[in-house]
Amino acid sequence: PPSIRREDYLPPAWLVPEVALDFRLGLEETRVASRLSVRRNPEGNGTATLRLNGDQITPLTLRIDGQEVHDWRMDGPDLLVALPGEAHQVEIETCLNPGANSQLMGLYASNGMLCTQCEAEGFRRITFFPDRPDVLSTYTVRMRGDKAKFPILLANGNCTAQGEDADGTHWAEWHDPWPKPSYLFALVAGELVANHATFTTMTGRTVDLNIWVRPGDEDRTQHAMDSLIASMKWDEETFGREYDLDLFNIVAVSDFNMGAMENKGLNVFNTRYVLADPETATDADYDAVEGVIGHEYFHNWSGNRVTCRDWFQLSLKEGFTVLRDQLFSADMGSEAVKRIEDVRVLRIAQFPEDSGPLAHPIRPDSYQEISNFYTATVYNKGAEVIRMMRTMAGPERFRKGTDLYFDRHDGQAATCEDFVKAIEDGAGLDLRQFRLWYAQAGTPQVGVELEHKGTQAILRLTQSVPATPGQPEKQPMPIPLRLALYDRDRGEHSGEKLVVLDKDSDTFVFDGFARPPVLSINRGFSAPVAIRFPRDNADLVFLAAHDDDPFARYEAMQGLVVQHLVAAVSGQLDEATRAEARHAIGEAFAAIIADPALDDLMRGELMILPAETYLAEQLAVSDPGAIHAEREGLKRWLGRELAGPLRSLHDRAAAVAYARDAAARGARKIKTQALTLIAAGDPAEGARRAYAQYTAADNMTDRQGALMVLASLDAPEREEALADFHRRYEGNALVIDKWFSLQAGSFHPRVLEHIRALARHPDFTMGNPNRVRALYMAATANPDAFHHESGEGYRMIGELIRKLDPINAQTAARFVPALGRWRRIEPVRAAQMRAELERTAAVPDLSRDVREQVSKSLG
Ligand code: B3K
Ligand code: ZN
Repeated sequence: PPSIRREDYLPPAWLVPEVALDFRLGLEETRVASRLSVRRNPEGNGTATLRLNGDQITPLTLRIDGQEVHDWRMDGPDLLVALPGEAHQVEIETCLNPGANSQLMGLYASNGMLCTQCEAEGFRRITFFPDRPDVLSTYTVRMRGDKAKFPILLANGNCTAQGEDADGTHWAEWHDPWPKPSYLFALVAGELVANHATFTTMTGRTVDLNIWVRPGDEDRTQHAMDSLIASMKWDEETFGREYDLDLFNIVAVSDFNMGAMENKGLNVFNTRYVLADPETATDADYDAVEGVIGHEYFHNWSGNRVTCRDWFQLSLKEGFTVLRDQLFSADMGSEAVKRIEDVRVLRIAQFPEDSGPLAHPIRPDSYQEISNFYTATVYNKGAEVIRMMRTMAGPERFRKGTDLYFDRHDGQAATCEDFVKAIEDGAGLDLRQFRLWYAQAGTPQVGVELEHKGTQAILRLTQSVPATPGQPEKQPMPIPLRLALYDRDRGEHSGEKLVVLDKDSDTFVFDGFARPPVLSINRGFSAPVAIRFPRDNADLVFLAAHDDDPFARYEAMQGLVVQHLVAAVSGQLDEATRAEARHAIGEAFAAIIADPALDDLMRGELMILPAETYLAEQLAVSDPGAIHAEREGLKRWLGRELAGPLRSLHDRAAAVAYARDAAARGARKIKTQALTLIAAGDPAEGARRAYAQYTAADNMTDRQGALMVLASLDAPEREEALADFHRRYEGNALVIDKWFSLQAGSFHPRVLEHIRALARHPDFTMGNPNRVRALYMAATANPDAFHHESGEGYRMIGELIRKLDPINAQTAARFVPALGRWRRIEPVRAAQMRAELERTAAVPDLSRDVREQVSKSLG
C-alpha cells in the first residue's frame, strides 16, 4: 500500500462551501442523497477534475447542475468527474447497509440504533466527498425514518424543522451554522432518553444540554452531566472559551472503536465514558468519564473551531486537547495525583512506542493508514510537548499564546507550525530549536552527574535522542528541567530552578553548599525524557520522604524500586546487595504507610510499583518472565515484611464509609493496594480479607478490587466470587467487561486456559470492541498470559488479529504493537513473536490497518 507523505500536501482543487444531505433511514438499507455546492479553490492547482473520495460505496446517480451525467469514472474507490466552470451543484445518491457495517466506521447499527463515526476517513463510507479536513462546509441534514424504530433523530447543530407523515415515518431537519470538515459530521437515530440540563455561558446565553442513552440507563448519567457542566465552566475560566451553539448533545453507544468523538454539537461516546454509578463504576471509571467528557468538549475549540489542515497535524488538536483535559482533571481533583497518573500512562504506553519499530514523531512524516496514528505519541507525548512550552512561558504568558492561536486561526484548518508560531508570538518565547520536538521521534535520554567541590554543586547534563526508524541521526533539543538542590541536614532547598538543556552536554554551577546536596531533577516531570542518574539508595530514600514536589517524591520511590529490580533481573545482584536494597525499599514503604502528612490518594500513588513494561524499557533486551518473577518476589517480600502495618492500613481503610470525596476515595484506593500486598505475602490471609471485602462491598471500587486480588489466587473463594459477580451483573455489558478483564489479567497459574474458555463463553463476541478489548487487551498486558514461555499467548493474539481483521480492522491493528516488541525480548520468545507476525503477514487480504503495523514491525 502506498505511503501518504506530509511533504506532498497540496491545497484542495475544489471547495465545498455547502452540503445538503438527505437520509432515508433503515437498519438494513439507508439511502443517502447529497447535494454539494462546489467551487474552484483559487489556491488550488486549477484542475477541472473534482475528486470525491469513496470507500465501499457506489454512486446510484450523479447529477451536475440538475442534469444526470454519465462521464464520471472511478479511480479505485474515488469518483472523478470533470467540471467545466467555476461553481457547480453536484448531486449523488448512495445506498448503504448499516446493519452489515462491522467496521464501525461511517453509518452503522448499534443495539437497534443508527449512528455514525467519521474521523478520520469514515464520511467517505456514507457518500462521495472530498473527505479531507481542510475542506470546510456548512451542513444541512434531513432525515426520515420509521417513528417507532427511530423516535429520536439527531444531527449536528440545531433542529430547524420536524414533522411526521401518515405512513408511520417522521423526519427532522438539522442545520449547523459552523463550517466544518466532514470528519465532524454526525447523525444518530434510535430509541433514546435524555438527561437534560441547561448551562448559562459567560455572556449569558442559555445552552440546552442532553445526554442521550438507551431507556433504563438514564440513572447512570448524572456524573457525565456534572462533568460536562464543569468542563464548560472550566474552559471559560481557564482558556476564555465559550460554547457556540444553543444545544449540546452527547449520545452513548455500546459499539464503538474508541473512547468518544467530538462531532460538532453531537458528541458520540462509548457507553464506558458516560455511564457511572457507585454500584457499577469504580473511582477510576468516574475519573475516566470526567476526563473524556472534558476532552471531547474542549475539542469544540481545539479541533472544531480550529481544525487540522491534514492528518499529519493530528497532534495540533489531540496533543493540545489532551493537555487541556489533563489540566481540567487536575483542577477538579488532586493536581499531584493527576500528574503522576499521566506520567505513568506515558511511560507504559508511549515510551515503548517511541523505542520500537512503530516510533514516529508527534507530527508524523508519512502513513499508510491514518487510523494507526491515533497513538500515545500523537496524544500523550503531544500533550507533554505543549506542556513544556507552558512550563517555559508560565501559565499567564502561555494563555496569551493560546488566545492568539484561537484568535488568529478561528475557522481555519491549521498546522502544528501555526500553533507553535502563535505561542511564540503570544507568549514571547523563542521556539526555533524547540520545533525539533515535532520532528524527531524517540525519548531523549538525559545523563546526570553531580559533583561537589568547595561550596559548589556542579551539575553536568548530557542528552542523546535515540535513532528511530527513518531517523538515524538526531539533533539536540531544548529540554526544560525543573530542579532543586536539597540540604541533606535541614531537609530543605533554597528554591526551585528551571534549566534548559539545549546542547549535547552542558554544565550548571550552583553555589552555597557546604556539604554535597541531594538533587531533585525533572520535578513535575517537566520534560518527557528518561533520566539516567545512578544514585545511592540513601538519596532516593531521602527524596521519597522529604521532597516537596509530590511528583519528585513518587519518582524517588519509583527510582528506588526500578534500580533494584533492573539490577536483579540483570543478574548483577549478590545477596547482600539485594538485602540492602529490599531493606531501603521496605523502610521507604513503611514511612509512606505511616506518614500522617500524606493524604490517602497520594499514599496510594507512592505505593504503586513500577509497571513491568516500564522496567523492560530500562533494558535493551529483556526477559519478561524474569521481570515478572522479580517484581512478584518483591511484592511477596513487602507483604511479609510489612504484614502488620499493611493489615492495619487495610482495617483502617475498610472502616471508611462510601462517599465520593477525596478522603473516602483515597481510603478505597489504599484498601485494595494493601490487600494486594497482603495477598502476595500470605495468600490465605489475602483470600480471607479479599472475600470479606468482596461481600461487604457497597460500591464497585471495593468489589472489583477484591475480585482482582481473588482472581489471582488459587483459592475456593475465587470461583465463588467470580460466579456471584457474573450473576449479579448479568446483562450489564460494562460490568461484564470487567468480569472478562479481571480473569484475563490475573496471575492465576491456569490463566491461559481461562482465557481460552472465556473466548468460548456465550457472553463473548467479536462484534463488540469493548468486549474484545476487555478479554484480549487484558491478556496482552498480562505477562503471565502474553509472555507465557510456551508461546501460547503470542499465538492467541496472532489468531485474534487474523480473525478480527475482516470484522474490525481498526481494533485488530491495535493488537499488533505488542507483538512488534520482539526485538527487545529474549531470543526464544522473540522468535515466537516474530513467527506470529509472519503468519499474519502471509494472509492475502489483510486490511491496510493491520498490513501497515505488521510490515513495520517486521521490517
Ligand atoms: N478524535 C477522536 C478520535 C477518532 C479516532 C478515529 N480513528 C476522539 C478524540 O480524540 O477525542
Ligand atoms: Zn481528542
